[in-house]
Amino acid sequence: MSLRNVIITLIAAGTAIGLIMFGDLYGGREEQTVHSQGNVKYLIGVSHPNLNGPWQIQMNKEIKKEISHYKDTRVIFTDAVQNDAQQVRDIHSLMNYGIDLLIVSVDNANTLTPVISEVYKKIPVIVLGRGVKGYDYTLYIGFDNQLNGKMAAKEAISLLGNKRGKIIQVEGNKDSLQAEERTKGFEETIKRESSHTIIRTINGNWMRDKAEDELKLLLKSGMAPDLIYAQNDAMALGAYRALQDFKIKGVRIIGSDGLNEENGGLRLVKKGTIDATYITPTGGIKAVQYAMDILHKVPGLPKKIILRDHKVTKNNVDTYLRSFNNDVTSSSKNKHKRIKLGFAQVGSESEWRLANTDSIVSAAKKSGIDLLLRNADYSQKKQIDIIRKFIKQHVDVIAFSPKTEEGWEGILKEAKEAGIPVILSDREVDVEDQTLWTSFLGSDFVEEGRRAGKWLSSHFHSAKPVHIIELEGTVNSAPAVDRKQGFNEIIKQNPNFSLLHSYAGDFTMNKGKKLMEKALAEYGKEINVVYAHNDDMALGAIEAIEEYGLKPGQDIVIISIDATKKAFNSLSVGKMNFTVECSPLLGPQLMKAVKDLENGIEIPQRIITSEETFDQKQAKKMLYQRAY
Ligand code: GYE
Repeated sequence: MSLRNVIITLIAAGTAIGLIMFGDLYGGREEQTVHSQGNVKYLIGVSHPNLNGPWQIQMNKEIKKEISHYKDTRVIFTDAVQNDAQQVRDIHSLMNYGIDLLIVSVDNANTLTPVISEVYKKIPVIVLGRGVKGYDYTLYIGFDNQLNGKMAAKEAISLLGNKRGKIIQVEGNKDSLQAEERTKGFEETIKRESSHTIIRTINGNWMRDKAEDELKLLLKSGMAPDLIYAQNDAMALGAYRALQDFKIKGVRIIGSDGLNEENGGLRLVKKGTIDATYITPTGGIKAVQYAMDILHKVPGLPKKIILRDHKVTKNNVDTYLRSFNNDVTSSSKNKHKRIKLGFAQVGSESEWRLANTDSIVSAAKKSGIDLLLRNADYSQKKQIDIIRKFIKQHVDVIAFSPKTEEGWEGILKEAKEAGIPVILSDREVDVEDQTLWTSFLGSDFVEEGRRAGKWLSSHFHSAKPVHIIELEGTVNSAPAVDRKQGFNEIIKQNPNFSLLHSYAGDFTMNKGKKLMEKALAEYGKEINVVYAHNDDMALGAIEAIEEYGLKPGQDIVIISIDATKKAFNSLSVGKMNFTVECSPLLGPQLMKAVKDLENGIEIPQRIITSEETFDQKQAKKMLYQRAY
């Protein structure tokens, strides 16, 4: 019998002995869920960095509770007890048990990223809560830690008022991306938006006692903070205890996690121990739900799920306590009423957009959702009018693809006042109040730009200068702004690369051709590369290059984004060199989000789609499989 079957048998037989034995071998602590007998189809491994922290314990509870709904699945937990090397060993041992999928919560991204990349080559990996570097995983579920730090800074500024405050920051594990990003968000916002000073940053390693001890040393040295920002509630409580020890009163304290348990953030705010906390969902339940979708090979799953965190202060803590204590699950409004979704499509400017519209229409039909889809013909004013009409029609949910990032506060406030949630599809908006929209569903455009730049760097090795023309998408649109940023981030690292000129396009083939004609007239054979923000403009550029008498894909390298079928045709015949996928097939995920919303289930703040890249060889092989 294989080791995997031994494990499954031991679990099914309800004995923990076998696993504790294994646990002894590896030094970590392990436990397993015991279910009734039954045919076990899947074995999931869950690797925790440390099951001492309250947030991690909550995550574990959620995973256990959710996994109990799946009778054909078993799960093995490991706890590295805050030892990074041990967590690597734990992951190896889980692999030796023959697990089908790994859920891993990461503290030290530097130590864990390599082993997770290795595992990802063999089985699906869900990274939960705290991130790893790069994209070597199937799905990341967490929240926006930089935004968490930014929100804490804004609360600190509000609590300190006009006086120049002295702040002590208590960080989590110094090697964790989560701590790094929270610190970045907090420090940048304090510096940019206030005259307060962060007089010291100490490391509490997520633990209450360590935070207490470190802070006592500072207070003993005579340091007198006006506010303490701790990156979790456990360390915030440690700070409180240190202040109490020195009989120091009036210092404001901000934490994060917002758990509803003894010494959890909700209770600490209720008691007035700390001034604010942020409910940061652990993602344990979603991790199990998506794990089962992955194991059942459900198509179109996202790459990243960013959960929304919520600020809790004395003004709203009772609301959250009531909702937790009533254990309100999903308060579905009316299960039988068909949902009405208003979608303000930005236009029909590209092949990508046509495929996007098709995906939304077909997914709505399959989901039994009444779709009102109106086309704004690439006019922001029309889009706003269409959304205003949806509000008058009392649709249940509004979704739209904002043409540009600016100018949406007004209409979004109208939707919010009407109590209609808004989902951003494929493009984001730039508004101060993040509660004006419920969720963003789309791609990581900055990463798309980086991928284009990275391929270019791998393609050009010689020290010869490489002159680049950039055909940008619509000015101030999220894809154009971010793809430019990501691409520049990479090419500026190579002294041989130079950007001859960037032309503002609008994602259309016609504009791509006209801009390329202009570039050829100005630079001619000096041009070595064209970087187009989408395939349609790249295809227009290819026509212009051929009419100019040069060979696209040979005389001039063509790289682009979207990965449409027409681009695959050009790649296959050597007229294009590389394209980065940006999936338009958002319909199924959009309808899932709409249904969850209507069933009272909180949907993630950001749902980032999973995408690949394609060179000529790959495109030739996959041409006939392209869905769009
Ligand atoms: O790349 C382009 C479309 O918003 C991601 O808009 C979308 C972009 C896409 O016109 O082809």
